[in-house]
Amino acid sequence: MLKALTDRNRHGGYQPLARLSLEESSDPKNILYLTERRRKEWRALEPSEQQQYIDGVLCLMRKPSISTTGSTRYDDFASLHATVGPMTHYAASFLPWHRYFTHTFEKALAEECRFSGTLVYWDWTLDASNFTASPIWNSDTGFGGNGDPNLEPQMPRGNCVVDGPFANTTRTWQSDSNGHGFNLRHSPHCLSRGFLTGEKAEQLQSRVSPAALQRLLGQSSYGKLLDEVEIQTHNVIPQFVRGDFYRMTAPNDPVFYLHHTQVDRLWWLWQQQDLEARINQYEGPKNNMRIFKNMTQVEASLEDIVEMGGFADDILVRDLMSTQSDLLCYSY
Ligand SMILES: [Cu+2]
Repeated sequence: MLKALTDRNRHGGYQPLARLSLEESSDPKNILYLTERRRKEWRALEPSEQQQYIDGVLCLMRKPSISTTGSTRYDDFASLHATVGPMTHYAASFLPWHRYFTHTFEKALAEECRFSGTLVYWDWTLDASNFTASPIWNSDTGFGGNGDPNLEPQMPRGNCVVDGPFANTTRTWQSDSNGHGFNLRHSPHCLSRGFLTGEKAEQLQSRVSPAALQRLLGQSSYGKLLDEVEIQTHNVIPQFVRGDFYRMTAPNDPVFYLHHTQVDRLWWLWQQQDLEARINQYEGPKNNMRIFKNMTQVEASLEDIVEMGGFADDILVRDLMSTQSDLLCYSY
């Protein structure tokens, strides 16, 4: 615990909290920030930690939305991703925006559901030989598996998930877009997946092989990394899982958060290789190149504002470059 406090101070963070001893602080929120926050791979968690994480997510699914009556707090994140998120895909802000988005989700878990752990990642490179066999889909120790093809689909290329902790849970929002435009519909439906199989699935798997990841981490600039991360690597998972995941309402699928924590980790790993230079390296198009394809591209800047649609304060890209800041304070 003392070590964690020292680390926080070195990062310049949490001065008011750092002065509190654990005895003085009865607020569990404060204790959270005083403990070491290292994000782990799903398989590295103890079964009890996995359960706590799942319980936290289920808790948000039971809480009412803070924006739309009749939907849940969990749903808020899918609508946020489909309304504000499209600006940040196929753009430089893809990485910092999702870093802040997942952080906002983690904060909701902690503050609204008393979750005391951290976000967790799914290192899909461990499953590059067979995505379908990943323990992430386990019905007892994971997030449930593929949709049931015998049921009437409630969305294209997706069937209701009928096993695991999120079986037959309802999602309020559905988007027809997968990053090339804005679209959001009120359309209550079951959590849906439709795993891709055959040769196409094998092609996707080859894009997250250890060799592919080596190439990704070997990129020499943020701009090149961005293309590798978002298009070559990140897109693999929605294209494989399909259903809810393959839409701008992808946070409907709880595995979205483990996927994006892994994407964030890849950026972090890339930064760690030359931290001094890369902690402020940021470049690329400011706006979504596929939505605004006829517009002259504006170059992104560290001073660009990162918006969270009122669910969290607007901040600057600059504030999201390091994970070891007052705001974020985590590592992998
Ligand atoms: Cu996204």
